Amino acid sequence: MRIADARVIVTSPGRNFVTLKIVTADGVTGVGDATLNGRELAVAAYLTEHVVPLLIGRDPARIEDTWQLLYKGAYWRRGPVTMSAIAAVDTALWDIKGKVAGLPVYQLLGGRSREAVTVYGHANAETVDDVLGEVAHYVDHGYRAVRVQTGVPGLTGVYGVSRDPRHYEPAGGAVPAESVWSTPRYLEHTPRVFEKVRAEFGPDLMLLHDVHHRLTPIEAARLGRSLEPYALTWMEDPVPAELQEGFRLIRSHTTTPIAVGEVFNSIWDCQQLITEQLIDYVRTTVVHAGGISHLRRIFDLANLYHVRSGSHGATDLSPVCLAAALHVDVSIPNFGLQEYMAHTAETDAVFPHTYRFAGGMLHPSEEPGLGVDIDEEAAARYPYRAAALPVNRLADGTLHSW
Ligand code: EZ4
Ligand code: CO
Repeated sequence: MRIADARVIVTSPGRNFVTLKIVTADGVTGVGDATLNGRELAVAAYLTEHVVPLLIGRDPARIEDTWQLLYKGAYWRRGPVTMSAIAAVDTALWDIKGKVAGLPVYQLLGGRSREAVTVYGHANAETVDDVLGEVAHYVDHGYRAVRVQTGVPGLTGVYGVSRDPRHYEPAGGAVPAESVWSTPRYLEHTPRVFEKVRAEFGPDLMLLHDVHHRLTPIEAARLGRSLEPYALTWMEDPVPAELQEGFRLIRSHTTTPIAVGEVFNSIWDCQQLITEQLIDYVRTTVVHAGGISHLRRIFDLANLYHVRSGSHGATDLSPVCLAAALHVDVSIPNFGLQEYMAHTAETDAVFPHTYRFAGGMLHPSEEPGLGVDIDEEAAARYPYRAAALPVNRLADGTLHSW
């Protein structure tokens, strides 16, 4: 069997998505997500100009060899653009392999290690009182784990708080929006939020919080300590993680578990964090970390060091990525949690799928392959619109991590 065609489809049903569709000579198709929020067209061009010409005529069964060709063969290694492009090819080839075998992809990965995939939802609101109502909404819908984000008094446009509470979308217009940040105000406010949430919902609900790369290690240590009474499941991205050894300092001060990795694109980005046991959950994803093949390598390494998976699953990861993530999540021994933010109805219509939510869990598709597709006619109705992620500044104008 040979690859006859590969198409890059850019569509914007409310937000931008880049999808690769590979077609074999006998008409089997496979899809892979290649969306990199705010930098979509860089990946689309990388695929169209540099990857698609290499795919035509290749044997789609050779997933590993194709991965190595695209990784080693580019000479230039790693990076979010390259690794998202490789991810899309890898994911589409697993989809094809599943369809050819007549099996859902999780069966090719060793079969089920659990019944379904426990997910966490995003409760967010400007005020603490309002966020209690949002947490209750998720609990009422069966969620066992909820991420909690609120506004911070005196700051506007704080990360994680949205106008439409059920569909958080940080990317805005073609030019980045700007928000103002204050670490002292955030550190003062956040423990008060979790004190109230824990008191209201009791000890069983798993609670999570995303710091979104805004602190230094010693500030993160203080936050982690101040949150210990409320027993969070994790604090996410407490500091920017280029300096992996910086996590030793956080670790030496607090028992609040740490989750990191949504912006990582290879095993090398988390090697030290994992092997020194500096984190508890690794948040790498199918789309940004080299596809199903590479993500499995990261999770296998993590398994040796008591680190569990906690994959990123915001709405910029398309239903194709989510479908693929569920096959990985349900099969690996060291699954932790899967982030889940339901896509809009428009997005779901462009990407028909057969995974489903029930009882706080996502159930992967039982169809051969990934169980997701792209409706190209529907996709064509939503042209690309430039949408940038925001930037963050301190009161004096200094650019801070967003
Ligand atoms: O800011 O996906 O945990 N989730 C997150 C997300 C990210 C966006 C960036 O594209 O941090 O909201
Ligand atoms: Co995050």
